[in-house]
Amino acid sequence: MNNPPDVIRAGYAELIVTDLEQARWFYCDVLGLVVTAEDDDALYLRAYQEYLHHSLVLRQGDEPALARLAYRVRSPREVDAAERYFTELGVPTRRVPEGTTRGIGEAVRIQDPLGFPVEFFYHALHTERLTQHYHMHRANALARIDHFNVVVPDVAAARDYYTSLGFGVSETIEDSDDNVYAAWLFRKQTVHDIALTGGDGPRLHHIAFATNERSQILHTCDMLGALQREHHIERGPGRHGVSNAFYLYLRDPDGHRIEVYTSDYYTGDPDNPTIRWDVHDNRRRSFWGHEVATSWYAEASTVLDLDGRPVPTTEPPHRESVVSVGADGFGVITEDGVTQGVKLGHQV
Ligand code: 4SX
Ligand code: FE2
Repeated sequence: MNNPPDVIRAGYAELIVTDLEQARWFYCDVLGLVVTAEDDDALYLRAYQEYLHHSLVLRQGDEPALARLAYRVRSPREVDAAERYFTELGVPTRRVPEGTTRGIGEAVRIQDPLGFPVEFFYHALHTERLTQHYHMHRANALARIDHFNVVVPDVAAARDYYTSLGFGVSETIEDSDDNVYAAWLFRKQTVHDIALTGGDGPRLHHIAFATNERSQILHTCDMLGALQREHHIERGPGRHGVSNAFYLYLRDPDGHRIEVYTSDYYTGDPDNPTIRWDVHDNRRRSFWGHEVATSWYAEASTVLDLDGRPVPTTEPPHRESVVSVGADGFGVITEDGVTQGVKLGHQV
């Protein structure tokens, strides 16, 4: 078997949005991403510390969807390695010439074994890094892309796929029967580049951007309140149990979920221990015990195959939203609208 490509980190994502001007309002005016370039049908955006051409592409389309997740690899040779590896693995694999995505060099695109459209690239146009252009920063300035989170019906199988690509597992949510409900995996030296959430999949759960300070996250909330656009806030702000990060989840005008994230921890040593959370530990998803919004478990974005067709989804065998306990000690209302009758600390 050929070696897998040497992935450095989550690089960029391309989302299909139905109204580019609404999307510009959300991503540029509210979140403060910077426009590197634009075409008639697309915006290429980056955060203040980023010097590559973009970390997010928004492309106009008829239905909201994820068009692509892209990982940056260590060298151009690793793009070739990706082509060899995924061809041998037997998944749809295409080499695309420079400029197929504006600003990105020659790349390899696959539909991965989990069903997601994934690209591996090295070359990208460099732009100005705006780290110290403080006069341009908004009070909620996003620093850089941090991670992708995807919904998959079989988290254990998806975790095994990503570990076979050389990703480390930083944290998991499990039960005493070894069911895995969620997993966090990394190449860069933080908690994750990709998280796996159990549910109907393949779907995109969210894309996360890092800020330097949590005050920036609070400012985003204040701004949305002031603009009477508070309905874009879905979950948080709060402190994650998993990852220890301070977080906020927003929904964009098409329903795509964006997380703003700060202050996770270093994972770069070779023996970095995996933290395993019990699915009944009420602090796992909110360290302060707040209940997770039902929509956060249930809703996610459709993903497209390499020809732009929606990928059908499969149901998971177990749902975390059904077995978990709300912060108040009452059951969480499940996707079926049924309240599970459980007491705090008791297993269902
Ligand atoms: O909800 S969790 O606290 O498990 C969580 C969700 C932790 C880190 C993340 O990035 C995330 O999206
Ligand atoms: Fe996240």
